Amino acid sequence: MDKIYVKDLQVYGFHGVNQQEKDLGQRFVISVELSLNLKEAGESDDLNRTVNYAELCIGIEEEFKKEKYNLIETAAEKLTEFILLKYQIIERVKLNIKKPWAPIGKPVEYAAVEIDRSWHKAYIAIGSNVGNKENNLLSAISLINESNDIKVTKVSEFYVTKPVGYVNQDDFLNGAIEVKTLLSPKDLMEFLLKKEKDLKRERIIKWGPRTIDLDILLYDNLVTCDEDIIIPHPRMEERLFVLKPLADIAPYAVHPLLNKRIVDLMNKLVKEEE
Ligand code: PH2
Ligand code: MG
Ligand code: MG
Repeated sequence: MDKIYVKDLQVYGFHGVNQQEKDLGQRFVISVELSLNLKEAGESDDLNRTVNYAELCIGIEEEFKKEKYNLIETAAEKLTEFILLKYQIIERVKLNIKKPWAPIGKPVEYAAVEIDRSWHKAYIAIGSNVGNKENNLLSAISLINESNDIKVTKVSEFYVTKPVGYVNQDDFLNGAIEVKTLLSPKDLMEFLLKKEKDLKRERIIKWGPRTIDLDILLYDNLVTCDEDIIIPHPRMEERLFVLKPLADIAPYAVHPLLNKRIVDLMNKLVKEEE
């Protein structure tokens, strides 16, 4: 991927654990490495198709001075988020904050943090079999889209499906969405759990099966070993109610463990079920 660099931008700021640092401030030194496609800008010679680094520096300085944080870690998180949200063309930001005048009481050149943040592409299964199912799916999608850190980029058709597993319940309405997100898999899962709760709270049916179910299917090409967040979703390849909507929006996406395309997994399953 192409890069834009800004190296050692000096910014006066007020971040630090010590009160004195918040009161008096000190000079910080910020470097960024932006990953983005520069070909269009290079071919058109058009500033609007790239990131104006002069404007970026002004934005970084403004954002950096807005608040007083204890940690340069926090200042770094806020800055990478600011940059990725402001410039949609940027896919990834590596950002380094040095504190050459940190009150350490020892002769060091500087203390610094460096973080690396980027947009990720994830696919999420959505399902409902209680209440107004279509409304539930649509509400979930708009709730998800309200957050800055996650944008819904594709929505599948919705399909009426027979319950799999516990068959003694109402038919489901199932779909799938593609999102672009800054959240880690764990944060994305927690975010989705919270949205499930928000939706259930509005339509309380104590004994009801599920107003809304939101499951992460794929996250980039990631394969996790973590038992709390299993990605790709286990058994997704056995479920037509997952593969059919997913094939609407990502037919050629590759399941990173099975090394097969979604459309091929779906066709295989359809044949087996015939
Ligand atoms: N979800 C389940 C169990 N069974 N069956 C259908 N048809 N659709 C679902 O979304 C579904 C299911 C557990 O999440
Ligand atoms: Mg589920
Ligand atoms: Mg679930």
